[in-house]
Amino acid sequence: MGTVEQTHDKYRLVPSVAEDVKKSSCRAAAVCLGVLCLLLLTGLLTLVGLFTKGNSEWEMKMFLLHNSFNNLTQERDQLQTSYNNLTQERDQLQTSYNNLTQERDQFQKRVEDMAKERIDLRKKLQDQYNKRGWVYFSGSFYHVSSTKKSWQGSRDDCVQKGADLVIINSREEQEFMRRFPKPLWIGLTDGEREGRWKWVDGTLLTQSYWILSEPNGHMWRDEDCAEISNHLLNSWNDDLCNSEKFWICEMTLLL
Ligand SMILES: [Ca+2]
Ligand SMILES: [Ca+2]
Ligand SMILES: [Ca+2]
Repeated sequence: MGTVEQTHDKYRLVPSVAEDVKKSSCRAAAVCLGVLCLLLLTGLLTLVGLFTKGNSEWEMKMFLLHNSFNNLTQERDQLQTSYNNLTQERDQLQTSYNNLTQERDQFQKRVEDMAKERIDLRKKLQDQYNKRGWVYFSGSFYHVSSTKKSWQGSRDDCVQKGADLVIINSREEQEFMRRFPKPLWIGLTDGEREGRWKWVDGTLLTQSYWILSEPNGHMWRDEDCAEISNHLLNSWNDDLCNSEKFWICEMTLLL
């Protein structure tokens, strides 16, 4: 009996070890499987992480590129607007320039026409004054009297004609006086103050053409009025203002 039991136990013992072995194997396999799953999960998470990280960088790059594109588009539109405005301003300036050029040409033509009209008018005036005994020289008309008067009477006659006794402003004008062969009162006097010679327009004498030793009115006679007494360059003499002489009027015209 005991053997049988032992046998039974033995038999019972054999399945028990096998079961233990089987259980151990299953446990080991489970552990291995668990570890494997854990490794797979870790790998998967790592891959997901890498993918997510790469995706974020790509999205960031795309965002920056998109922004740059938008900025460039905006700048291009602004430049296009500026270009259009500048083109418009250039066209307006060109139009203004063309108008000004046209006005300048018209103005220039008008100036030329006026210059011709001025020459014609001067010729007509010269003809008219020549008929009345006036002579034209360098912007002025001159008239020599045919009668004699005192210096003041002579001046009054000139003023009545719209002129005055001649004022000699230049050497050329003095040279011009030499063509008149007789003594003539001119518009020069020191009646206000002895020795302070003034022209009839109030200007002081600067350039003079006195005869040598003239003026001598301060010596023994009160000679306060000037005449051209000969045809030489230095031809001036002072004389008594009441002396009656021929005279020469000058009328300055802006021609
Ligand atoms: Ca003059
Ligand atoms: Ca004097
Ligand atoms: Ca004198």
